[in-house]
Amino acid sequence: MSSGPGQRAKGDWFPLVILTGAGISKESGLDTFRDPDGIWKRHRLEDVATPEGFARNPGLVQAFYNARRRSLLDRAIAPNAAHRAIAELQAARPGDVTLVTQNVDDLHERAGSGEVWHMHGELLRAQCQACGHSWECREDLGEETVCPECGARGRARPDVVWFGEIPRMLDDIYGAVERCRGFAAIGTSGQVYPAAGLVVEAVRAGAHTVELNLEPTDGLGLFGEGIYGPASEVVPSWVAQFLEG
Ligand code: BJW
Repeated sequence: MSSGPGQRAKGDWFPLVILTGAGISKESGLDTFRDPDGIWKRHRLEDVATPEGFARNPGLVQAFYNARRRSLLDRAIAPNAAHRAIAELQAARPGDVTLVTQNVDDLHERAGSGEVWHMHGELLRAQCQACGHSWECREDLGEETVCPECGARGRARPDVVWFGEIPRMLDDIYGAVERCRGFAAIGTSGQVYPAAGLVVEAVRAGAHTVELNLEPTDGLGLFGEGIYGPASEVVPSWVAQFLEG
């Protein structure tokens, strides 16, 4: 289903900024946060996704992220057609498509996207609270984890952005949005700031904007256009218009 003023000539969308959220990875087998079967229905975000929650009960938070890291590394988890379509678009328009994701999974990279800006960090990285060093990590984190840089024991945390922490690459992201002519939000509920406010900046920059989601979000009115359905279906057909001819 599509709503809104219809499509502009395909060149008018570039440079394009694509912002993705948990919905793009749902059909790959990863849970979203706020859907009826979402992560926040089973865990209190105050307990597992804030620095205060980590300070209160690091074991609980490590167990939450260790389980999600193991799920992500499960052989059944793989990128879907939406991740692949975005990678194809990036390859077809080198330098013209900035991919910003709120997701901490690595499915965009596995689909072939060369450059992915992870504004909420990465599940497969750890960060040392003693020295700040960040490293690739596919193992469980806990009291025995040793920082490869400074040797501190039991000071590692998931290298993700919790509520109250500052998202990554914000200067680059705002710069790209200021320069863009097209902005697409894919599979995100638009509930979490500052990511949810990027569409406003894109509109201010004069960009054409579109929301691609399973269903209209509360932020629908901010977008020029809405395309609704499963990401694995609507994203490839939306991308196809730019690849044709
Ligand atoms: C499908 C589908 C299918 C399903 N196909 N679609 C105003 C301004 C600035 C900040 C704030 C503000 N008001 C409040 C704040 C603070 C706070 C915030 O936003 N709170 C809100 C709850 C109100 N924000 C912060 O604290 C942020 N930091 C910050 O603001 O720092 C201050 C600062 C900012 C700027 C400059 C200087 C200072 C940090 C936010 C960190 C968020 N962290 C998490 C956890 C990361 C680690 C982890 O994964 O565990 O990030 S929370 C969680 O939500 C995760 C996600 O990235 C994020 C967004 O969720 P997302 O991706 O939208 O998922 P869902 O589940 O909400 O939606 C999925 C959508 O997909 C749904 O619409 C479905 O319908 C759809 N869908 N199946 C297509 N098959």
